[in-house]
Amino acid sequence: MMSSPPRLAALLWDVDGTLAETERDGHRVAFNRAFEACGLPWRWDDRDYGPLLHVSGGLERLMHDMASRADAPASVEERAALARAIHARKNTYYAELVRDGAIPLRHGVMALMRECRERDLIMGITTTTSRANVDALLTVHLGARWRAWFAVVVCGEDVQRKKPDPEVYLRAVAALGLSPQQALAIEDSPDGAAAASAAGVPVIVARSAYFAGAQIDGALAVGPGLHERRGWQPTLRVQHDSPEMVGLEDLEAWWRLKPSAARSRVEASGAGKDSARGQGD
Ligand code: XBP
Ligand code: MG
Repeated sequence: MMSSPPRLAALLWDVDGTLAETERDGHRVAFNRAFEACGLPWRWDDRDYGPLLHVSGGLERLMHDMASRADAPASVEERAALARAIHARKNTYYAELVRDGAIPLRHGVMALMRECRERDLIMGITTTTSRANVDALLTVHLGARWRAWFAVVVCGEDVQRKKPDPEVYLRAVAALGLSPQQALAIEDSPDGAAAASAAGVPVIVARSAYFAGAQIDGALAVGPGLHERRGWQPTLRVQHDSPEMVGLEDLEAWWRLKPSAARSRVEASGAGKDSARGQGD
């Protein structure tokens, strides 16, 4: 008797940059409001913020940036206390921005989530940001019962080490009782892809604004977004004039390419190699 091929068992969603352009339109803007509210002249414009994203975690990013500012407190303790105060304010402003409708979901995200629910595919959240920030974003977009959409939600406060460390992914698959290979992650950044890969979770990357040209290693597929079939590597069938989105069938097809065969396909096809100029590099 022939055994049926293994099926994808769970889709794990990154949050910042993947569900929405939260970094560009949310965290960065909210940090700037917090700097201002704290009477500080510091501002992060688009050009400054992209490179800072190589530091995972808003608080850690701020501490990193303060270390090179002449007008930041000299002692590490004072810097840490100021960073915590700014970061807390940032999160308040972030939640306000979300509630004011300033941060829409990226195109194609809702359609794919709905498809997963229709097809009973388990979904999870695997993010560096806090549960409060996830709650703010998903309450606005999925409603107060958003938690029921996901079988597991692993956030920044649930891990010892943030991405690119694999911990968030290892915790998610363990909580689901799956092996890493049974799941598929959707990420937007090199560090996110690295975290999933290091956990053994196959990953696709829908590049976000700051990583449009970044080198991405170890992904099964890399493309411009879930709304757009053009521009993905490996390529997707595109019908002329058709605005089709990336769907679950596409994800399953990529997932079946796992693990190393797919990686070499992406690398051989040049995806992610086209530019090493990524702002997050
Ligand atoms: C990306 C991050 C986060 C956000 C800010 O997370 O690095 O730190 O920049 O959130 P993701 P906090 O894994 O979802 O891409 O200020 O809460 O850290
Ligand atoms: Mg991300």
